[in-house]
Amino acid sequence: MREDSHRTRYHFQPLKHWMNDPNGLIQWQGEYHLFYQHNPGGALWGNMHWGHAVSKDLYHWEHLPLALAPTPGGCDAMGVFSGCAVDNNGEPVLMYTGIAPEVQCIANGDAAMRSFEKFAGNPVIAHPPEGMDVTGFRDPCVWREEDGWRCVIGSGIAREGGAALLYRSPDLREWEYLHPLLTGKEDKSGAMWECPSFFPLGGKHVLLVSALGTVLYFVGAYLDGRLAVEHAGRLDHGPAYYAAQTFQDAGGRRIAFAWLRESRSDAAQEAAGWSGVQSLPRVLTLGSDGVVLAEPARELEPLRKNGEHREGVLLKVGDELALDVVTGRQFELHARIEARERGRAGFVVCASPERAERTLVYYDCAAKELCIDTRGSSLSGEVATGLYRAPLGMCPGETVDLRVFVDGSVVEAFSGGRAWVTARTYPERENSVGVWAYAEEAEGRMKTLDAWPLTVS
Ligand code: DQQ
Repeated sequence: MREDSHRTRYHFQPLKHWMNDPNGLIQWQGEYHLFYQHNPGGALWGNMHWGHAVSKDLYHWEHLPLALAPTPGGCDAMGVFSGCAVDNNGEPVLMYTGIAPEVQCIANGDAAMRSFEKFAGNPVIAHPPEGMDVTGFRDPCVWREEDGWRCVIGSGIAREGGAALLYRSPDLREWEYLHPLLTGKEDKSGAMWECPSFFPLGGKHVLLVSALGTVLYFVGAYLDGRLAVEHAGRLDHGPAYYAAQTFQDAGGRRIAFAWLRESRSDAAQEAAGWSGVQSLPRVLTLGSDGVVLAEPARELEPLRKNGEHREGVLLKVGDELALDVVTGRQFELHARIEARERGRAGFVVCASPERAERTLVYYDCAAKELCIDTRGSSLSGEVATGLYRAPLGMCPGETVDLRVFVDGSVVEAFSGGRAWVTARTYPERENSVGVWAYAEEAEGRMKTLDAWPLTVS
């Protein structure tokens, strides 16, 4: 059988079938645990279970048996939706949403975190706050404070906007509703906030929510159970990145994974037999201007093999500097580009020899944007494509640090930790593996240029 070149090797995927949100992220006894929304019966969304995998380095994953399945006749009979994992004095506890209706449930894990038993008293939160007309009520995010547990649940107040509802508990079983941690306006941040993740970062607190098809963040001061927002933004400007969840590892890093959605039809996903990828693990920090910054976890670096390094590369309009060291669809590129008044400079990736298929990743000097253009990426009629742009605002003379990761059908690009764009690309032709540096409209200067094949052994 021909290998499926759209599958990934250093981004996590189950062996087959559907995957969406990362769930229950935690480091436990030295292992990273990644649970995920999973349909074990097919390549489309439905029949939600929690899949489970572990890793020692965030890139090599061992697949484990399903962690949670719907219980017939139980309050999660229609599906085990998203949630989190916490350490309850040495015992792992998962908290998740059962449907329908949406209620919150817990399950206890064994000491090694390999098997899970649902609490007989589920649901632990049986309904939304009394009198509140909500647009949804799911995806608990739990943390511990000095006087007990706190939880925010993703929600929305009808006709007003998204809401993260704050609860308190002494024991993870009895929960008391307090008030919203934060609410939004429907026209600005959507009617319903899915998958909240709330955590301290750089002396402030950050709330991530998924809404309007993307991951929004709010940064501010956490006082008396409310977030006073000082800065807001988007974690990623591409079409793929959604349902981000974070955890803190033993080294104190705040690490985010997110679901990378497909950009092809249901029929194409069914034909492939799989759908959904996890993003690179991104380590979050807070910039001095309140922007949430993200860098790939450094554990990725040992995957680089026999790279190519150049300095002082001058690209005339129309030049194509082939990066032959990269031969397959797993690689990393890094260019330090001099920003000019005009012109575009960057990379063509996943290109067929006659250019019938190609994906562009570049810095647009005039628009001051980091861009991924998938409009010419595939001859398949089953693929949605677009031009995706992240504002970067670098001025002429400044250096744009452009980093690109390609893994099968995934393209993740970012600059300076602050502008991320993630998209999917599905070239039809097996020889759509060309990679080169290029410039358009005006000559481009790359102070340095690196390319590495990435190999997961
Ligand atoms: N996916 C889950 C929900 C969540 C949504 C269901 C976000 O819990 O709100 O698969 O992608």
